[in-house]
Amino acid sequence: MQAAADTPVSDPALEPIRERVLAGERLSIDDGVALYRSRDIFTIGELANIVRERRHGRAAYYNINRHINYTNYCVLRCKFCSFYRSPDGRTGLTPLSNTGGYEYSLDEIVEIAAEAYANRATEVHIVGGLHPKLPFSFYTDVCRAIKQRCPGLHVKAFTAIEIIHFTRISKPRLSIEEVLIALKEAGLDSLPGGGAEIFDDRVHAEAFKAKVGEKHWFDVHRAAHNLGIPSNATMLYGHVETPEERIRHLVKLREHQDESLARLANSACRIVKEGGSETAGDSQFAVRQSRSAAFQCCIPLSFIPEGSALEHLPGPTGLDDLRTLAISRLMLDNIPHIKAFWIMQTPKLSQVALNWGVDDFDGTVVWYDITKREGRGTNRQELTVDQIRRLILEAGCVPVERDTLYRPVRRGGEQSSTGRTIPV
Ligand code: V47
Repeated sequence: MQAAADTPVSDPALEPIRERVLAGERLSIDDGVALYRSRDIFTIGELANIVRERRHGRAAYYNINRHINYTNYCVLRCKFCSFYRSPDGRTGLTPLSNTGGYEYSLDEIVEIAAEAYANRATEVHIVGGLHPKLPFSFYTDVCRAIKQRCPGLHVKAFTAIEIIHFTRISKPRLSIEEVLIALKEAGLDSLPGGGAEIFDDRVHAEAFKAKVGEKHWFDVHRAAHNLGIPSNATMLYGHVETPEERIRHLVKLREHQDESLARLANSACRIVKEGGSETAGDSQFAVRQSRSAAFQCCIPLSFIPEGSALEHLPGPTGLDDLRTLAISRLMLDNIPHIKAFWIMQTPKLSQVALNWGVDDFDGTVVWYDITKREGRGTNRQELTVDQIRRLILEAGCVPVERDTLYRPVRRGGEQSSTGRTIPV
């Protein structure tokens, strides 16, 4: 879907927005709401694609990863969630889905990570419920043991909600920063974007009342960025929130990213000055060495109602998915990547979205317990590299295997960008 700058839009309300996008200007909350109100889905997609191509050309990223959801026991009972099992057996879930609490042992987690590593994975993505009994040392042990067994594997683990939980269970009680430092020292490399849902008090009270709110979520990501730990951000859409609330959520992410990027630029300058050299190569090195970080990508997550206490809701339609991914690309002018998580948007719609603002497909996943779109039975949910590349190629994009930090991974016995030699 190549956008020609002089194509007339069929919804006149989008004309000023189109001009702003072409001029590279930031969109306002009103612009975002107008995009949601418009039925002109093709123009929205076309504009998002302009922004996507400006940043990434035709590249579409994927990674070889393994998601590990280490437990579904959770002290919370969020209405949108069908994953949690209450330690006391009481849930708001439908009877069919309210079966089978589980937790993996340390050895089981390390075994899964080692198997993934042997199968060429560059990342494990580890998140779970807020377990009532596991001590904080369990989580540092997980990071340490994975790094010992799989030194080149990137550990992306624990949502902001889990990090806050760790501050509460640690003895003596640790601050957010202390928890992150302990995890980083043990081997944590980055934070995933989960747990953000919708940053709004009304929605919070209606759908995930007991969960910590936006202040804590941002406190964790701010602390992570200050410590040089990169992270992602999510938005869970299609439940009880309005389009305006979605746009405000995106703008809050954008404002936070402005702050993180400003700190990143400052700390890079400081390092260059201290090093006394300002050649282009050295300043790139300084950015890599800098102790600050920022959001790498935003993942709009399509709500799956089945089995949750909000099962009566219809969930987003395909057009709502496409529109939301495209609008996220248009509103988030300072977050490099927009990911369609194919587990939630489906592989087919994620493929279409590659021409609607999305540049990242997530990865092979293999096993995913938090949500499942179709059918019951096993939670094995895997796409092979060949399947992902085929979807990307057919969308007219160029498949690029990336590591978690979006560096291209070169295979065929060559050195990868992480320094690890990766077998073919
Ligand atoms: O935090 C829970 C959401 C998130 C449902 O950082 C649901 O790269 C839809 O954050 N329907 C976990 N969504 C997943 C997540 C994620 C996924 C892929 C990549 C990355 C990344 C992060 O899933 C939870 C919650 O917001 N969720 N229940 C549901 N019924």
